[in-house]
Amino acid sequence: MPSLPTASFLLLMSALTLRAAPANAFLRPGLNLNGQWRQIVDPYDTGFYDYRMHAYDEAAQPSGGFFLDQRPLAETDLIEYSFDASPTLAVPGDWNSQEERLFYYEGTVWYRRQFDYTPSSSNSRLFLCFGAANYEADVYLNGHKLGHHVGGFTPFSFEATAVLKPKGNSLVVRVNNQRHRDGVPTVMTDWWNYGGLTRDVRLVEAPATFIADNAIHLASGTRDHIAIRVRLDGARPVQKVTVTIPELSLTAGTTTGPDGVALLDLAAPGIALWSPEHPKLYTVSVAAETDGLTDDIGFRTIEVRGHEILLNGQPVFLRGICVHEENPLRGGRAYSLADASQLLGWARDLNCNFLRLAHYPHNEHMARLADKLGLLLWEEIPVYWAVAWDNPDTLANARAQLSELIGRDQNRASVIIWSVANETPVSEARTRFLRTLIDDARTLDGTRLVSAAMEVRTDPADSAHKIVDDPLGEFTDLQSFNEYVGWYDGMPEKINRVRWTIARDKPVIISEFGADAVQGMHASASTRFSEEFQEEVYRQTLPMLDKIPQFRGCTPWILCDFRSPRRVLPKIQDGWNRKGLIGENGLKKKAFEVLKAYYADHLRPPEAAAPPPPKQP
Ligand code: GCB
Repeated sequence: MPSLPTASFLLLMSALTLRAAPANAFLRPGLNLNGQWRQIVDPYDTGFYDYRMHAYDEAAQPSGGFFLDQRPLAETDLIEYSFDASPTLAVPGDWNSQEERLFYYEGTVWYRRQFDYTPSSSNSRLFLCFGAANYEADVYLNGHKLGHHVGGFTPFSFEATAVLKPKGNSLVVRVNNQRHRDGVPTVMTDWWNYGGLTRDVRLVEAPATFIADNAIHLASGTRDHIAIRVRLDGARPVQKVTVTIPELSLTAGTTTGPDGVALLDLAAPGIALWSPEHPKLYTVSVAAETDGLTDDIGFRTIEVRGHEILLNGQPVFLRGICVHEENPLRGGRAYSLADASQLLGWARDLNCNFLRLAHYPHNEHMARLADKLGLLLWEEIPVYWAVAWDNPDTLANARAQLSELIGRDQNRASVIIWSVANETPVSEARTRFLRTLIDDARTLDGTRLVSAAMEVRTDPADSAHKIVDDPLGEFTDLQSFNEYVGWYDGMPEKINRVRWTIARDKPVIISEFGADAVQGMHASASTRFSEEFQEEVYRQTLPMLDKIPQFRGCTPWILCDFRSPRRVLPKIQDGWNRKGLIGENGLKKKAFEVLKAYYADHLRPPEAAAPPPPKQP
């Protein structure tokens, strides 16, 4: 029975995972720590470094540092900060959109939250779990450092069992959103660098030995067998594990090995497959002797054969749209279920069955809601433009972000594609870097497609001849590329002259095209930034793409206008990238209707005959 990879998976996980954390952290019992947190804006990092630039938290006996909050003080001590007297910021939430003085701020903000918590059992293990903190976070509880995390868009947890008290805990987090040349992303992006504790924070209570990982999907090559991998963390790695799907009256059991790992195969005849038309989720329970998890999970297959993308064995056309994790009406990071409902609702209104969550992992609500609504997702890590390809730390950082994303969303049926990069310049070092990420994605999760948004080359002899031959395309499942003919590359009249040479015979997904338009600005179709110009680009581009024989979908750029410091044109951009089909006021532009009508014509799968189902093992 083909199943989930084990040896290579475990080897990679031990190389990538720095610490144990309970799976499904945000569904577990504990204490919600969202709310108003005290904040100190610290542009010189005075609370972190002394005047010789030595980090206080690296000293054997730290003498300063804001994390020492609540230490006993002598009357004569000189203390030059006070959380108690400081203002507050809402968590979750970026700081930029909460206070005008922080709009452009890139640096350190200290957060503090006090809480009481009595665990339900003296054996429990306690974890502080963060949905995300952009970009770096140092976490301290009661003056003890719990850990450091890099990467602004993925979840992380630190164990707090040894330092948590029933009363009067002081949780201090230093969040720093400075950009770094060697970071992921690097210093140059086209989105706002929102800083802060941008997602939920929770104290999680887990048993002494808990489920640290559970992967549940159809076994590869089948549509009626479920493969399950469970990994326990703690002093009792060997336990009986039972998996049940009550609605199907299915139960299977096994025992974990000394490494805490168990693999199960569950025959599931008659299981209804998940699809956009029928987003069926089953309640699945995984019970070990000391821990148990219940989740709603959909089962589907996704694969590529020739020019086709096959969902449950049937050709699918991806009617997509790109989206940033931003609520345009509020002008800040999206983080809540309500934000996710708004963005996914707009996408459904556009007749989409697919979204590209650009250019970094979005919050978990997006994938969970997409599961319920029947929307397919492309998820991505922020390896964007020109990161430091030769720096091993940059690669390690990107690999960690990818594994944290896959660990979080591996059971979401909606997610069909892991994307490892966007518009990266071709070089050997680049391709080596991205191949490592592609290999990781396949090892961590062999059940999804892997891609990257690549670039197009122009034939020096003919500017309308576009060539897609990035060597990376050999290693991805799709040929996905961004193209801007009619906006960065000529005027809209050029679009219908374009001809394509696409080197590889794989399904083509156009991961971006588009044009800027100010909502409500009306002029001729040749006036840049008018709604009519953008509409014309869409009108011309869609039939042009239809002529590409292996064209199997697109995600135009982008659902909503979004903030970008690169967009400085007064009265037109004012700090916003205007390529949205919806303006910052929530109103639709004319091009929205063009794409919506095009997708209405593509509601049925392509005419191509469905290939025979894969051989049963
Ligand atoms: C791109 C990038 C995207 C930008 C967009 C633009 O190619 O992938 O992040 O925002 O173009 O508007 O220029």
